[in-house]
Amino acid sequence: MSAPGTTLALDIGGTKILAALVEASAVVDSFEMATPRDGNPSGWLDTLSGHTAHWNGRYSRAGVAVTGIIDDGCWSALNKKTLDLPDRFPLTATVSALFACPAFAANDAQAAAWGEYRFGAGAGEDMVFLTISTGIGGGIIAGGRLLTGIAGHFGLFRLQDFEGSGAVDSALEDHISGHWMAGMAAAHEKAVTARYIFETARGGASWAEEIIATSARRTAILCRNVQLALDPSRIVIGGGIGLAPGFLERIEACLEDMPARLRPRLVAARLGDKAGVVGIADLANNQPENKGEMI
Ligand code: BMX
Repeated sequence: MSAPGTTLALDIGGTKILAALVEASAVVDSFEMATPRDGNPSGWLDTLSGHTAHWNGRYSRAGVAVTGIIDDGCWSALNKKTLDLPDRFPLTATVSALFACPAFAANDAQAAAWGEYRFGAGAGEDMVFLTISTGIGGGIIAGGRLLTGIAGHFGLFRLQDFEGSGAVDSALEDHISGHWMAGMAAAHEKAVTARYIFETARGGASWAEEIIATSARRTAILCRNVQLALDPSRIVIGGGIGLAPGFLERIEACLEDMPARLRPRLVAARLGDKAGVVGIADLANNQPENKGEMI
C-alpha cells in the first residue's frame, strides 16, 4: 500500500534531474542524474523510473517541475538553448502511466518559488524568486498566491542591445546564465561547466573573473527592474550560479549606489537545490484529484 502523504517529486532542469520522495517539506530519499543532452523526455523518464523502481508503493502521487512551460499537461521549451525539447510533450500522461499514480506538473522556477515561500527564505511576505542556472527562471508570490502561466519568466525578457554587445532581440538569459557562461569560457578552455569557471576565478584566472563579474552586473540590472515592476519585500536568489560562493554579494555590490527605497533586498534561497522538489510536492498535494497541470 502506498504511504499517504508521500509524494514522488521530479525536478527536471537544463543541467540536472533530481528525483525525490517528499513528506511535507522533508526530502526522505533522493536520486540525481545529469540531464541528457540527447534523446527525448520519454527516454529520460524511463531511465528515471528504472533508477527509482525501489520507491514503488511508497508514494501516492507525483509532482513534476520542469524547465519550460506546461500547457494542458504538455511540456514545451521557451528557450531551446536551456533544454531542447519536442513541442508539447505529453508530460503528465507519461509520468502518470510510468509511475502509476496521478501526476501534476508545473514550471521549475515557479515550483521552487513556492517551496521557498512556504518552507524557506520567503518569511510569508510577497516575494520574487530568481533562479540563475542553466537559464534564468522566476516565480512571483503576490498576496500569498503563486502567479502561474508564464509569469516570472524574467530570463525571457527581450534584449535589444546589451552594453554595446550588438545582441539584437535575444533572450536576456542568453547573456547571463550558465549556458552563456559556458559559451564565453569556450574561447579559453574546452567544455567547461559554470562550477569550473567559479573555481578557476578563485584560482586567479582573469577571464573567468570577467565572465562572473559580467553575469553578476547584468543580474543586478534585472533585479533593479524586477523591484521597479513588482516591489517585492525580497528577491530570493537561487540556482547553481545564484548560490555559487560570492555571487549574491557581487550583485549587491552593483546595487550599492542605489537610493535605499529603490534598492532590492536580496536573500539567498534556503532550500538550495531541493526547492523545486519541495515546492512541486506541496503544489501537487494541494491539487484537486485528476487536475494534471498548472501553467
Ligand atoms: C528558461 C526556461 C524557463 C526555466 C528557466 C530556468 C526553457 C526550457 N526554460 O528560461 O522555463 O524556468 O530557463 O531553467 O524554456 P533551468 O533549467 O536553468 O532551471
